[in-house]
Amino acid sequence: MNCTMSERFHLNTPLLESVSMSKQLGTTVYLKMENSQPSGSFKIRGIGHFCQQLARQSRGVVCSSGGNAGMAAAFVARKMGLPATVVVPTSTSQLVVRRLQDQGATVRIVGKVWDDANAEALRLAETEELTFVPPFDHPLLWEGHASLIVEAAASLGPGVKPGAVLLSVGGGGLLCGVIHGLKDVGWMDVPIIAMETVGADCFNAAIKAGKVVTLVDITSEATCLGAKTVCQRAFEYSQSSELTIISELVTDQEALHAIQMFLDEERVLVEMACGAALAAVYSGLIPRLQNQGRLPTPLGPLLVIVCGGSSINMEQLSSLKQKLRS
Ligand code: PLV
Repeated sequence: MNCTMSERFHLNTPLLESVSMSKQLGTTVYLKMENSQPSGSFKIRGIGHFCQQLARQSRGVVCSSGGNAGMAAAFVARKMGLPATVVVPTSTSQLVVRRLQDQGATVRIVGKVWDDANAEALRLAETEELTFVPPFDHPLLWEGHASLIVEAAASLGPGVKPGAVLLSVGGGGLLCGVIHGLKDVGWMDVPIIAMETVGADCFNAAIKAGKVVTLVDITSEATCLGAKTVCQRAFEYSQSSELTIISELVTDQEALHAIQMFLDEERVLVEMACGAALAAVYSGLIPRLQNQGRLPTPLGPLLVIVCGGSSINMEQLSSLKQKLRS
């Protein structure tokens, strides 16, 4: 084992002010650039912390993933000198499979959506005595993800508090981690705008149903948001009177438009999962929520979690444009 107890795997990412988004919304917009993490997304925060705590004596790790949790697990395992197996569904792009292999992971492709891959990963953990690394549903992941809010608070400096936090929801791990972080810095009263795409909307569906529900299928191109069931804790938070969580949906077309806008304006390419959050800015959702009285007017600074993602390159972008042309 070639790492020390205190080693951490994630970086302290930049907090950038977006001039163009600020102009569009009439409030300062700050981008927490999690796309610049070594694994390409915020996932490395939680997964790094999880593996430090639970995988030190392990024979190896196995992670079920839409892609980005796997990228984080593969990166962390390589640094810890452990073998990593990542189980992904067929909906995961070839691009990500190759990137996982480049990180040194053994990749298995099982089932149509993440839930199927997860069942296989759990089976492998059992039969091959590997440490199972969950992509979103574990308190250690949330504890790890919380650091991004603590960092953002330090970057903003004392006296600056966001008017709202904007993020994407897949299985709800990022949401739980951000709430953890908001508690840590005393920002529990800051509203959270929780974005999903239509067809990968398990959190929104749970809120509508008043209980955790399982989607029949994932039909969105934002496959990294494609867990059929949101984690119980995320749903519980949505019911809490101490928190304001606004759950909203965008179409795949809006998410795609957002990643193209973000590329043009900020010169950064992110995947559809992240586009879901960015679309809240570019599609006019924020002023709509203000008009409905669900967000205050004027709104304090908006903190956008740019969650990143590895499932994108120019070819993938072109093929998404083809597919989603309506
Ligand atoms: N992706 C998970 C779950 O997929 C994964 O295995 O990688 N933004 C990006 C770029 C992501 O990759 C994910 C999750 C999210 C946002 C949402 O995070 P969550 O799942 O913690 O809500 C099925």
